Amino acid sequence: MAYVYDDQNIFAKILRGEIPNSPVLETEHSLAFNDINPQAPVHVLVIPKGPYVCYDHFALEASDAEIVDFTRTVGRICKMLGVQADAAGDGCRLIANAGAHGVQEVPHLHVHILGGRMLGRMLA
Ligand code: D5M
Repeated sequence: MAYVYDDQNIFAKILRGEIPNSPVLETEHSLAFNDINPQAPVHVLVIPKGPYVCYDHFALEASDAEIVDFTRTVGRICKMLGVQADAAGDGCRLIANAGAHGVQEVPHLHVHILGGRMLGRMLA
């Protein structure tokens, strides 16, 4: 069954400039902004500009250019904010909730970048 994108979701409104955000980085195909309800000292959301509901939708239907841009944007932000997992950073957690079982609140793909403190062990 095809994915159905609701263009009234809050991130679509952010992309259209209808509600404000706290931007971190914008590229041709992606936007990153601070989460309104941060769960860690670093809590950034990265979204593609295209109308993708969730990660699998994006991974299966986005263009290579969009996928490369989005993936690199996540990596660039990790480095920019010092939460990359190399010798100079302390690491972070990337989360992409999807659909009902994934308890996704906003139906526009977003990757959470969480870091800046030791996070709890969590898989489910
Ligand atoms: O997480 C959805 C996330 O989106 C949640 O952490 C709050 C965040 N959120 C909701 N509205 C806004 C605005 N307006 N700006 C920034 N962040 C926002 P999910 O993975 O869907 O459960």
